[in-house]
Amino acid sequence: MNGAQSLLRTLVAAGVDVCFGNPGTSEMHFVAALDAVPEMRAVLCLFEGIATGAADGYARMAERPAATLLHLGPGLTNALANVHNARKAGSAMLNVVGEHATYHRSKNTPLSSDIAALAAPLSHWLRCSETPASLPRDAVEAVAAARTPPGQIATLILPADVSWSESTAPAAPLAAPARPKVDDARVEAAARQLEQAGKRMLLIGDAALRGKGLQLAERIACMSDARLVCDTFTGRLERGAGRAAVERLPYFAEQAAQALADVQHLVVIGTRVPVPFFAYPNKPDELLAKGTNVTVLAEPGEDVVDALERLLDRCGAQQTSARVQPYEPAAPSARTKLDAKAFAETLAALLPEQAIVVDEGGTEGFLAPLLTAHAPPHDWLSNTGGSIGMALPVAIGAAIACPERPVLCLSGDGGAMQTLQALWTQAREGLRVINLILANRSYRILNVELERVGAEQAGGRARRMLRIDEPQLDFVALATGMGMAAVRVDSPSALHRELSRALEAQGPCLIEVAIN
Ligand SMILES: Cc1ncc(C[n+]2csc(CCOP(=O)(O)OP(=O)(O)O)c2C)c(N)n1
Repeated sequence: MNGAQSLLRTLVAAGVDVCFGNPGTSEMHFVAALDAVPEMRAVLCLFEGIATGAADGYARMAERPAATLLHLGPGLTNALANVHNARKAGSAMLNVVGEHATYHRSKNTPLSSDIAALAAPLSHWLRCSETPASLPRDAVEAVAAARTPPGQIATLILPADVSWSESTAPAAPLAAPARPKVDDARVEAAARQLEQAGKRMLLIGDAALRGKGLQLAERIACMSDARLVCDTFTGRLERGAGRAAVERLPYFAEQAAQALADVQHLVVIGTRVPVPFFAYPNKPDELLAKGTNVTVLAEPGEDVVDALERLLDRCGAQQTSARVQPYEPAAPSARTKLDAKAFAETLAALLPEQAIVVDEGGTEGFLAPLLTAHAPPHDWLSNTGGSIGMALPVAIGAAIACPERPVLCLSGDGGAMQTLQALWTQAREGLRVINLILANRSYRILNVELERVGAEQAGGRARRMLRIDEPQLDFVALATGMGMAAVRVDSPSALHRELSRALEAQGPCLIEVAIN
């Protein structure tokens, strides 16, 4: 068995059985080994940022890592923006980066680079496997590192000769590290905070956004009369009918500060103290009001559910049941203009149970979370790292992790163009993804930001950098050119009709939502 075969068998045994990649010469033995190890599902992506975005979406839904296969330094650097987003989401990911043979590395070839230096800033765990004998052990350590809660980025550099040489048997999986429990002092401090008079808020993230964690958080919020709030952008939030109502912090700093203005007691659970997304000239750079008392119950990656259980016990709230959102069917949009409101209303009317919504809808999608709060239960995956071009790739991974669930991928036209080749992989793999491209022909948010940063002198040359209307992007042609069924709609009724149709069909498709 060569190194590549042993690596693949080791990964499969450790529960990593999907690999998103874009290989090159140095990865040929890894590719060849796929036939010997059919348990590994290999998914070809036509740009490395799609591979890492897909691995992010997979991890968010499957709650275990996928592998990526990247071609030396350039493949890795192409991949990094979506590694950044995944890191901010707390997603597990194992990046296998091919490298020249050990004896060839020093030869300063066209493709040689310092891969470790390129990978280090975004990797929680990083190692070059130097011998075929060490490869299986390195691989299980990489998987365990990736599975460290809430999820980490592990990078395994794989020299070509380590891949092709005779190796040892696959290594047995290692247990993933457990979430550390928070100490009693933090539970006590949070309980005391919630006993104080004044406005209270629970700010939740990580495992408090789902399942038991969310129920516990809601019960504590209910019993202590606290608002239950999450960050603007979360990796995965369970929401809709039957789930707790969670307020979302607004994106713009002024609005977020306003939402937090009267909070006297803030308990932070599985996330961090909120800060503005950007700084602006002559504007405050804080979100919390001066007098807000803050207690951190659990950091991301700590045992959030256990901490919530203990807090609930300490508060004596065991009898309190969680309040959940009622199901409220939404009527089709009555608007004639296809704008952000009509889009959100249509989505709310049609969102099916168990849908996975990937949200990089930008300015035209901003009402969608608000208006779908009472839709059937669904999961919401946001862009956690602010690097656009995550939605179409993340949808690939989410659909592969949950093939029985429909994925609705909301993307601005600007964001979609960053990683558009993801459509090809969606089509090739026959994934159940509906891509809703919110085509406003503009980098609209940046027009807003241009005003907000106070760049008053901006003129036509500046505005031209924020328009994407000439030449007009034809998403129907672009999608069909990649083998995907596509249609353009320019009215709410047409959107309603085409989205209904798309939900009936099982295959992937694209709807260009021509915003007017
Ligand atoms: C990788 C990366 N490059 C550039 C940006 C800056 N940026 C933020 S939003 C945006 C445009 C988004 O346009 P679109 O997706 O069409 O949404 P809209 O603002 O029009 O609603 C850009 C270029 C970014 N966030 N990430």
